[in-house]
Amino acid sequence: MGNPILVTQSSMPTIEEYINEISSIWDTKWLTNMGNIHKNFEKQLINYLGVPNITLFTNGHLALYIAIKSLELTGEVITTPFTFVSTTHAIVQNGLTPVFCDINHHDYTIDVSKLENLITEKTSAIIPVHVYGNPCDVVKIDKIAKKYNLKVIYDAAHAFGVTLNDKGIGCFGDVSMFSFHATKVFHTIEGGALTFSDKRYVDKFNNLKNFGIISPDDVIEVGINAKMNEFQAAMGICNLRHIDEQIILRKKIVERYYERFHNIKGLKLINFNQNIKSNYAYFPVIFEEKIFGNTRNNIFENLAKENIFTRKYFYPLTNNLECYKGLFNVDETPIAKYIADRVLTLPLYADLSLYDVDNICNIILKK
Ligand code: T4K
Repeated sequence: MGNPILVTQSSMPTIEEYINEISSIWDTKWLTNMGNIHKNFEKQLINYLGVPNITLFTNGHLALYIAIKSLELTGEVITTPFTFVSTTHAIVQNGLTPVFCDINHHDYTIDVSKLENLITEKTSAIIPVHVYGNPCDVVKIDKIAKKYNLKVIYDAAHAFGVTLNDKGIGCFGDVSMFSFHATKVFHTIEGGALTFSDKRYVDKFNNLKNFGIISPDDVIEVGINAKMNEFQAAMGICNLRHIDEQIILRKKIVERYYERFHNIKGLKLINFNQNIKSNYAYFPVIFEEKIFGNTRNNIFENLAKENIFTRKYFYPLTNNLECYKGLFNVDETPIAKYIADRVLTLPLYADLSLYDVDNICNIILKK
Protein backbone atom coordinates (compact mmCIF):
# COMPACT_ATOMS: atom_id res chain seq x y z
CA MET A 1 0.00 0.00 0.00
CA GLY A 2 1.19 3.53 -0.75
CA ASN A 3 1.11 6.53 1.53
CA PRO A 4 -2.15 7.03 3.40
CA ILE A 5 -4.56 9.60 2.01
CA LEU A 6 -5.82 11.80 4.83
CA VAL A 7 -8.85 14.07 4.86
CA THR A 8 -6.59 17.01 4.19
CA GLN A 9 -2.93 17.91 3.76
CA SER A 10 -1.42 21.27 4.60
CA SER A 11 -0.42 23.40 1.66
CA MET A 12 3.19 24.60 1.87
CA PRO A 13 5.28 27.21 0.10
CA THR A 14 8.68 26.01 -1.08
CA ILE A 15 11.25 25.88 1.69
CA GLU A 16 13.29 28.57 -0.13
CA GLU A 17 10.30 30.90 -0.23
CA TYR A 18 9.70 30.51 3.49
CA ILE A 19 13.37 30.94 4.40
CA ASN A 20 13.47 34.09 2.34
CA GLU A 21 10.45 35.43 4.21
CA ILE A 22 11.85 34.72 7.69
CA SER A 23 15.51 35.61 7.04
CA SER A 24 15.11 39.23 8.23
CA ILE A 25 14.27 37.86 11.70
CA TRP A 26 17.94 36.86 12.08
CA ASP A 27 18.91 40.53 11.63
CA THR A 28 16.18 42.12 13.73
CA LYS A 29 15.98 39.42 16.42
CA TRP A 30 12.28 40.40 16.60
CA LEU A 31 10.32 37.16 16.89
CA THR A 32 6.87 38.09 18.16
CA ASN A 33 4.72 40.83 19.78
CA MET A 34 3.42 42.46 16.62
CA GLY A 35 6.63 42.95 14.63
CA ASN A 36 7.07 44.17 11.07
CA ILE A 37 6.16 40.89 9.38
CA HIS A 38 2.95 40.76 11.44
CA LYS A 39 2.09 44.36 10.47
CA ASN A 40 2.75 43.71 6.80
CA PHE A 41 0.65 40.52 6.90
CA GLU A 42 -2.27 42.37 8.49
CA LYS A 43 -2.28 44.91 5.64
CA GLN A 44 -2.18 42.18 3.00
CA LEU A 45 -5.08 40.35 4.64
CA ILE A 46 -7.27 43.46 4.84
CA ASN A 47 -6.78 43.81 1.14
CA TYR A 48 -7.36 40.13 0.25
CA LEU A 49 -10.39 39.62 2.50
CA GLY A 50 -11.92 43.01 1.59
CA VAL A 51 -12.56 43.86 5.25
CA PRO A 52 -12.28 47.23 7.04
CA ASN A 53 -10.31 46.00 10.09
CA ILE A 54 -8.43 42.92 11.22
CA THR A 55 -6.62 41.71 14.34
CA LEU A 56 -4.40 38.61 14.23
CA PHE A 57 -4.22 35.87 16.85
CA THR A 58 -2.18 32.79 17.63
CA ASN A 59 -5.15 30.58 16.76
CA GLY A 60 -8.81 30.80 15.83
CA HIS A 61 -10.13 29.56 19.15
CA LEU A 62 -8.52 32.32 21.21
CA ALA A 63 -9.68 34.85 18.63
CA LEU A 64 -13.28 33.68 19.12
CA TYR A 65 -12.83 33.60 22.89
CA ILE A 66 -11.61 37.21 22.85
CA ALA A 67 -14.37 38.36 20.49
CA ILE A 68 -16.99 37.01 22.90
CA LYS A 69 -15.20 38.52 25.91
CA SER A 70 -14.82 41.92 24.24
CA LEU A 71 -18.47 42.27 23.31
CA GLU A 72 -19.32 41.86 27.00
CA LEU A 73 -22.07 39.35 26.36
CA THR A 74 -24.27 38.03 29.14
CA GLY A 75 -26.64 35.11 29.76
CA GLU A 76 -27.50 33.08 26.67
CA VAL A 77 -25.94 32.88 23.23
CA ILE A 78 -27.70 31.17 20.33
CA THR A 79 -25.48 28.96 18.20
CA THR A 80 -25.50 25.61 16.37
CA PRO A 81 -24.17 22.22 17.51
CA PHE A 82 -23.03 21.21 14.00
CA THR A 83 -19.53 22.64 14.32
CA PHE A 84 -16.07 21.98 15.70
CA VAL A 85 -15.92 21.91 19.53
CA SER A 86 -14.22 25.31 19.58
CA THR A 87 -17.44 27.28 18.91
CA THR A 88 -19.29 25.86 21.92
CA HIS A 89 -16.21 25.81 24.19
CA ALA A 90 -15.53 29.52 23.53
CA ILE A 91 -19.07 30.40 24.67
CA VAL A 92 -18.87 28.21 27.79
CA GLN A 93 -15.34 29.41 28.66
CA ASN A 94 -16.77 32.95 28.77
CA GLY A 95 -19.29 31.86 31.43
CA LEU A 96 -22.23 31.99 29.00
CA THR A 97 -24.93 29.43 28.20
CA PRO A 98 -25.12 28.13 24.64
CA VAL A 99 -28.66 27.70 23.33
CA PHE A 100 -28.65 25.38 20.35
CA CYS A 101 -30.61 26.21 17.22
CA ASP A 102 -31.06 23.56 14.53
CA ILE A 103 -29.41 23.76 11.12
CA ASN A 104 -31.08 23.69 7.71
CA HIS A 105 -30.99 20.73 5.30
CA HIS A 106 -29.72 22.82 2.43
CA ASP A 107 -26.27 24.06 3.52
CA TYR A 108 -26.12 22.97 7.20
CA THR A 109 -25.91 26.53 8.57
CA ILE A 110 -28.26 27.87 11.26
CA ASP A 111 -31.97 27.52 10.43
CA VAL A 112 -33.04 31.15 10.62
CA SER A 113 -36.72 30.19 10.70
CA LYS A 114 -36.14 28.62 14.14
CA LEU A 115 -34.04 31.44 15.58
CA GLU A 116 -36.65 33.83 16.95
CA ASN A 117 -38.37 31.12 19.04
CA LEU A 118 -35.14 30.62 20.99
CA ILE A 119 -34.69 34.29 21.95
CA THR A 120 -35.42 35.07 25.60
CA GLU A 121 -34.79 38.13 27.78
CA LYS A 122 -31.41 36.54 28.63
CA THR A 123 -30.19 36.29 25.02
CA SER A 124 -27.32 38.64 24.24
CA ALA A 125 -25.90 37.32 20.97
CA ILE A 126 -26.02 34.90 18.06
CA ILE A 127 -22.90 32.96 17.05
CA PRO A 128 -23.70 31.29 13.72
CA VAL A 129 -21.14 29.17 11.87
CA HIS A 130 -20.35 29.45 8.14
CA VAL A 131 -19.87 25.70 8.27
CA TYR A 132 -17.70 24.18 5.47
CA GLY A 133 -17.36 27.77 4.21
CA ASN A 134 -21.10 27.99 3.37
CA PRO A 135 -22.33 31.49 4.21
CA CYS A 136 -25.22 31.69 6.66
CA ASP A 137 -28.34 33.68 5.79
CA VAL A 138 -26.61 36.90 6.87
CA VAL A 139 -29.50 39.15 5.80
CA LYS A 140 -32.10 37.39 7.96
CA ILE A 141 -29.69 37.10 10.88
CA ASP A 142 -28.95 40.81 10.69
CA LYS A 143 -32.68 41.63 10.66
CA ILE A 144 -33.37 39.45 13.71
CA ALA A 145 -30.31 40.77 15.57
CA LYS A 146 -31.42 44.39 14.99
CA LYS A 147 -35.00 43.65 16.04
CA TYR A 148 -33.89 42.16 19.40
CA ASN A 149 -30.73 44.23 19.88
CA LEU A 150 -28.39 41.23 19.77
CA LYS A 151 -24.71 41.07 18.80
CA VAL A 152 -23.64 38.74 15.99
CA ILE A 153 -20.25 37.00 15.93
CA TYR A 154 -19.73 34.74 12.93
CA ASP A 155 -17.57 31.66 13.29
CA ALA A 156 -16.01 31.98 9.84
CA ALA A 157 -13.22 29.50 10.66
CA HIS A 158 -13.84 27.67 7.36
CA ALA A 159 -14.65 30.65 5.18
CA PHE A 160 -11.31 32.24 4.21
CA GLY A 161 -11.67 34.04 0.88
CA VAL A 162 -15.39 33.34 0.54
CA THR A 163 -17.47 36.19 -0.86
CA LEU A 164 -21.23 36.75 -0.88
CA ASN A 165 -22.52 39.01 -3.66
CA ASP A 166 -18.87 40.07 -4.17
CA LYS A 167 -18.54 41.18 -0.54
CA GLY A 168 -15.95 39.55 1.74
CA ILE A 169 -17.68 37.18 4.17
CA GLY A 170 -15.79 38.85 7.04
CA CYS A 171 -17.81 42.05 6.53
CA PHE A 172 -21.01 40.71 8.08
CA GLY A 173 -22.17 40.83 11.70
CA ASP A 174 -20.32 42.66 14.48
CA VAL A 175 -17.24 40.43 14.26
CA SER A 176 -16.10 37.39 12.24
CA MET A 177 -13.48 34.86 13.30
CA PHE A 178 -11.23 33.09 10.79
CA SER A 179 -9.01 30.11 11.61
CA PHE A 180 -5.60 29.83 9.96
CA HIS A 181 -4.89 26.35 11.31
CA ALA A 182 -2.65 24.00 9.28
CA THR A 183 -5.72 22.06 8.12
CA LYS A 184 -7.43 25.08 6.58
CA VAL A 185 -7.58 26.28 2.96
CA PHE A 186 -5.28 29.10 4.07
CA HIS A 187 -2.99 28.71 7.07
CA THR A 188 -0.26 30.29 9.19
CA ILE A 189 0.67 26.91 10.83
CA GLU A 190 -1.58 27.85 13.75
CA GLY A 191 -3.35 31.19 13.61
CA GLY A 192 -6.55 33.14 13.44
CA ALA A 193 -8.08 36.56 12.95
CA LEU A 194 -11.03 38.74 13.84
CA THR A 195 -12.49 41.06 11.21
CA PHE A 196 -14.96 43.82 12.06
CA SER A 197 -16.37 47.17 10.95
CA ASP A 198 -16.35 49.10 14.24
CA LYS A 199 -12.88 50.64 14.63
CA ARG A 200 -13.34 50.85 18.41
CA TYR A 201 -12.69 47.11 18.64
CA VAL A 202 -9.11 47.52 17.36
CA ASP A 203 -7.70 48.58 20.74
CA LYS A 204 -9.93 46.23 22.70
CA PHE A 205 -8.83 43.13 20.74
CA ASN A 206 -5.17 44.18 20.68
CA ASN A 207 -5.16 44.76 24.43
CA LEU A 208 -6.91 41.53 25.32
CA LYS A 209 -4.56 39.40 23.22
CA ASN A 210 -1.52 40.92 25.00
CA PHE A 211 -2.42 40.54 28.69
CA GLY A 212 -4.29 43.89 28.66
CA ILE A 213 -0.95 45.75 28.49
CA ILE A 214 -1.10 49.19 26.84
CA SER A 215 2.35 50.42 27.96
CA PRO A 216 5.09 49.03 30.22
CA ASP A 217 3.46 50.74 33.20
CA ASP A 218 -0.22 50.23 32.32
CA VAL A 219 -2.35 47.10 32.28
CA ILE A 220 -5.98 48.02 31.75
CA GLU A 221 -7.63 44.63 31.14
CA VAL A 222 -7.33 41.08 32.49
CA GLY A 223 -6.11 39.85 29.11
CA ILE A 224 -4.44 36.67 27.91
CA ASN A 225 -1.57 35.85 25.58
CA ALA A 226 -2.98 35.15 22.12
CA LYS A 227 -0.49 36.92 19.83
CA MET A 228 0.53 35.68 16.41
CA ASN A 229 4.33 35.44 16.09
CA GLU A 230 6.55 36.49 13.18
CA PHE A 231 7.12 32.92 11.92
CA GLN A 232 3.37 32.37 11.67
CA ALA A 233 2.88 35.70 9.89
CA ALA A 234 5.69 34.85 7.44
CA MET A 235 4.01 31.53 6.60
CA GLY A 236 0.81 33.49 6.01
CA ILE A 237 2.52 35.92 3.63
CA CYS A 238 3.94 33.00 1.63
CA ASN A 239 0.64 31.10 1.52
CA LEU A 240 -1.30 34.22 0.52
CA ARG A 241 0.78 34.41 -2.69
CA HIS A 242 -0.54 31.00 -3.72
CA ILE A 243 -4.06 30.98 -2.31
CA ASP A 244 -5.88 31.66 -5.57
CA GLU A 245 -4.09 28.78 -7.37
CA GLN A 246 -4.81 26.53 -4.40
CA ILE A 247 -8.52 27.29 -4.55
CA ILE A 248 -8.59 26.58 -8.31
CA LEU A 249 -6.98 23.16 -7.70
CA ARG A 250 -9.51 22.41 -4.96
CA LYS A 251 -12.34 23.40 -7.30
CA LYS A 252 -11.16 20.83 -9.86
CA ILE A 253 -11.28 18.10 -7.23
CA VAL A 254 -14.75 19.12 -6.08
CA GLU A 255 -15.92 19.12 -9.69
CA ARG A 256 -14.66 15.57 -10.12
CA TYR A 257 -16.45 14.39 -6.98
CA TYR A 258 -19.59 16.07 -8.31
CA GLU A 259 -19.25 14.46 -11.71
CA ARG A 260 -19.00 11.02 -10.09
CA PHE A 261 -21.70 11.46 -7.44
CA HIS A 262 -24.29 13.97 -8.63
CA ASN A 263 -26.85 11.47 -9.90
CA ILE A 264 -26.25 8.69 -7.38
CA LYS A 265 -29.41 8.15 -5.35
CA GLY A 266 -28.90 8.40 -1.60
CA LEU A 267 -25.83 10.64 -1.79
CA LYS A 268 -26.53 14.23 -0.84
CA LEU A 269 -23.94 16.81 -1.88
CA ILE A 270 -23.48 20.43 -0.98
CA ASN A 271 -25.11 23.03 -3.25
CA PHE A 272 -23.06 25.97 -4.43
CA ASN A 273 -25.11 29.15 -4.91
CA GLN A 274 -24.33 31.44 -7.82
CA ASN A 275 -23.90 34.53 -5.65
CA ILE A 276 -21.21 32.85 -3.53
CA LYS A 277 -17.52 32.57 -4.37
CA SER A 278 -16.57 29.35 -2.62
CA ASN A 279 -13.18 28.35 -1.24
CA TYR A 280 -13.92 24.61 -1.59
CA ALA A 281 -12.81 24.00 1.98
CA TYR A 282 -14.52 20.65 2.60
CA PHE A 283 -16.39 18.02 0.62
CA PRO A 284 -19.10 16.62 2.90
CA VAL A 285 -21.31 13.81 1.60
CA ILE A 286 -24.50 12.72 3.37
CA PHE A 287 -25.08 8.97 3.05
CA GLU A 288 -28.84 8.35 3.22
CA GLU A 289 -28.43 4.67 3.97
CA LYS A 290 -31.95 3.49 3.11
CA ILE A 291 -31.68 4.87 -0.42
CA PHE A 292 -27.95 4.44 -1.00
CA GLY A 293 -27.86 0.93 0.46
CA ASN A 294 -24.90 1.41 2.75
CA THR A 295 -24.16 3.38 5.90
CA ARG A 296 -21.75 6.22 6.49
CA ASN A 297 -19.89 4.11 9.04
CA ASN A 298 -19.41 1.20 6.60
CA ILE A 299 -18.09 3.55 3.94
CA PHE A 300 -15.71 5.08 6.49
CA GLU A 301 -14.40 1.57 7.31
CA ASN A 302 -14.19 0.48 3.66
CA LEU A 303 -12.06 3.52 2.84
CA ALA A 304 -9.88 3.05 5.95
CA LYS A 305 -9.12 -0.53 4.83
CA GLU A 306 -7.72 1.01 1.64
CA ASN A 307 -5.56 3.47 3.59
CA ILE A 308 -7.94 6.41 2.97
CA PHE A 309 -8.87 8.32 6.10
CA THR A 310 -12.02 10.41 5.90
CA ARG A 311 -13.50 12.34 8.84
CA LYS A 312 -17.00 12.60 10.27
CA TYR A 313 -16.95 16.40 10.49
CA PHE A 314 -19.06 17.22 12.54
CA TYR A 315 -19.94 14.18 14.61
CA PRO A 316 -20.69 14.05 17.49
CA LEU A 317 -22.70 17.24 17.73
CA THR A 318 -21.30 19.59 20.34
CA ASN A 319 -24.57 19.35 22.34
CA ASN A 320 -23.87 15.61 22.65
CA LEU A 321 -20.23 15.72 23.78
CA GLU A 322 -19.10 13.82 26.87
CA CYS A 323 -17.91 17.05 28.52
CA TYR A 324 -21.45 18.53 28.26
CA LYS A 325 -23.25 15.35 29.30
CA GLY A 326 -26.74 15.95 30.72
CA LEU A 327 -26.73 19.68 29.88
CA PHE A 328 -28.35 19.71 26.44
CA ASN A 329 -30.85 17.66 24.49
CA VAL A 330 -29.83 16.57 20.98
CA ASP A 331 -33.45 15.85 20.11
CA GLU A 332 -34.00 19.62 20.05
CA THR A 333 -31.76 19.83 16.96
CA PRO A 334 -33.11 16.91 14.86
CA ILE A 335 -31.74 18.00 11.48
CA ALA A 336 -28.27 18.51 12.93
CA LYS A 337 -28.54 15.01 14.44
CA TYR A 338 -29.67 13.53 11.11
CA ILE A 339 -26.78 15.14 9.23
CA ALA A 340 -24.13 14.39 11.89
CA ASP A 341 -25.15 10.70 11.86
CA ARG A 342 -24.71 10.46 8.09
CA VAL A 343 -21.95 12.85 7.07
CA LEU A 344 -18.49 11.99 5.86
CA THR A 345 -16.03 14.62 4.68
CA LEU A 346 -13.93 13.21 1.88
CA PRO A 347 -10.25 13.96 1.23
CA LEU A 348 -9.81 17.39 -0.32
CA TYR A 349 -6.58 19.34 -0.73
CA ALA A 350 -4.81 21.07 -3.58
CA ASP A 351 -2.24 18.28 -4.12
CA LEU A 352 -4.77 15.43 -4.20
CA SER A 353 -4.62 13.82 -7.64
CA LEU A 354 -7.72 13.20 -9.74
CA TYR A 355 -6.53 9.59 -9.95
CA ASP A 356 -6.87 9.34 -6.16
CA VAL A 357 -10.25 11.07 -6.26
CA ASP A 358 -11.47 8.47 -8.77
CA ASN A 359 -10.17 5.69 -6.59
CA ILE A 360 -12.03 7.11 -3.56
CA CYS A 361 -15.22 7.35 -5.62
CA ASN A 362 -14.84 3.77 -6.89
CA ILE A 363 -14.49 2.41 -3.36
CA ILE A 364 -17.56 4.35 -2.20
CA LEU A 365 -19.69 3.28 -5.17
CA LYS A 366 -18.62 -0.40 -4.88
CA LYS A 367 -20.34 -0.36 -1.45
N1 T4K B 1 -14.48 26.98 14.71
C1 T4K B 1 -14.59 26.03 13.76
C2 T4K B 1 -15.87 25.86 13.03
C3 T4K B 1 -13.47 25.22 13.45
O1 T4K B 1 -13.57 24.25 12.52
C4 T4K B 1 -12.26 25.42 14.14
C5 T4K B 1 -11.11 24.58 13.87
C6 T4K B 1 -12.19 26.45 15.12
C7 T4K B 1 -13.34 27.21 15.36
C8 T4K B 1 -10.97 26.75 15.91
O2 T4K B 1 -9.91 27.23 15.12
P1 T4K B 1 -8.36 26.90 15.56
O3 T4K B 1 -8.21 27.31 16.99
O4 T4K B 1 -8.11 25.44 15.33
O5 T4K B 1 -7.57 27.80 14.64
C9 T4K B 1 -8.82 20.11 12.88
C10 T4K B 1 -8.13 21.41 13.19
O6 T4K B 1 -7.15 21.25 14.22
C11 T4K B 1 -9.06 22.53 13.60
O7 T4K B 1 -8.36 23.73 13.39
C12 T4K B 1 -10.31 22.55 12.72
N2 T4K B 1 -11.26 23.53 13.16
C13 T4K B 1 -10.95 21.18 12.69
C14 T4K B 1 -12.17 21.16 11.80
O8 T4K B 1 -10.02 20.25 12.16
P2 T4K B 1 -8.76 17.77 14.06
O9 T4K B 1 -8.82 17.37 15.48
O10 T4K B 1 -9.64 17.09 13.09
O11 T4K B 1 -7.24 17.77 13.52
P3 T4K B 1 -6.30 16.57 13.12
O12 T4K B 1 -5.01 16.77 13.82
O13 T4K B 1 -7.00 15.27 13.33
O14 T4K B 1 -6.04 16.81 11.58
C15 T4K B 1 -6.96 16.46 10.57
C16 T4K B 1 -6.20 16.10 9.32
O15 T4K B 1 -5.45 17.20 8.85
C17 T4K B 1 -5.16 15.00 9.51
O16 T4K B 1 -5.76 13.78 9.25
C18 T4K B 1 -4.09 15.33 8.51
C19 T4K B 1 -4.20 16.80 8.27
N3 T4K B 1 -3.13 17.60 8.89
C20 T4K B 1 -3.15 17.83 10.23
C21 T4K B 1 -2.17 18.58 10.82
C22 T4K B 1 -2.20 18.84 12.31
C23 T4K B 1 -2.12 18.12 8.09
O17 T4K B 1 -2.08 17.89 6.87
N4 T4K B 1 -1.14 18.88 8.68
C24 T4K B 1 -1.13 19.14 10.01
O18 T4K B 1 -0.23 19.87 10.48
O19 T4K B 1 -9.05 19.35 14.06
